[in-house]
Amino acid sequence: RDKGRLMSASEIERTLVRLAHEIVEKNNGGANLGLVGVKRRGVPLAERLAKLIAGIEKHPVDTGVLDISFYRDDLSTHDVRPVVHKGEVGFDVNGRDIILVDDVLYTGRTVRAALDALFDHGRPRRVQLLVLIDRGHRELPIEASFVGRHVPTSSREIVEVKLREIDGDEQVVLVER
Ligand code: 3GP
Ligand code: 5GP
Ligand code: MG
Repeated sequence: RDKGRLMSASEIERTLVRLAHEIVEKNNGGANLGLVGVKRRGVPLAERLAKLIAGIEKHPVDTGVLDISFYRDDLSTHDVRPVVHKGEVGFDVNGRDIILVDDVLYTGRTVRAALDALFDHGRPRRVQLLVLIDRGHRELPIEASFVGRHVPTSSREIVEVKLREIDGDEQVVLVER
């Protein structure tokens, strides 16, 4: 059941522009940055942010991918199991300032798995976390360094993030399952 729109396409765009500026501000211009998107919807977000930062700072920004599916049979909170799929990030993470990018932060279990996977690929100098939406309900001591929007939710609600690269549509909607 649709409970209303949280962000329009232009609000998503403006939020990403703000986040790109925050990243640059907190990372000395961002010359050592690498943005790593968590599949699926973290990936286009990381690519868009890298383009925005490159436009602001006039240097290219590396992007990579981590493939972690969050395995829940029924999307309930018990028996959650993030599964890391093998594969390369796409660039050498050693010594880099990495920003993990995901669409929604919920329990924090996916991020925990992402950190494990990242350190299997090397030893970054620093890792920060960026999410478009923080919907609360953490089950681990994990917080995002950069947040598009905080959205208090109930556990029965789902934040639908639609991105044009994946969904052919662009908006964030709150739905009740
Ligand atoms: P994503 O791969 O783009 O991140 O977690 C797998 C997919 O299921 C996610 O897509 C996400 O969009 C979608 N999803 C929607 N609601 C939920 C939820 O409450 N929990 C999880 N784990 N995924 C959800
Ligand atoms: P966590 O591991 O923090 O519980 O969940 C994070 C991952 O699950 C993210 O990759 C995110 O895609 C997905 N997720 C959890 N809750 C939601 C939600 O309400 N909406 C969407 N779109 N994804 C969610
Ligand atoms: Mg995600």
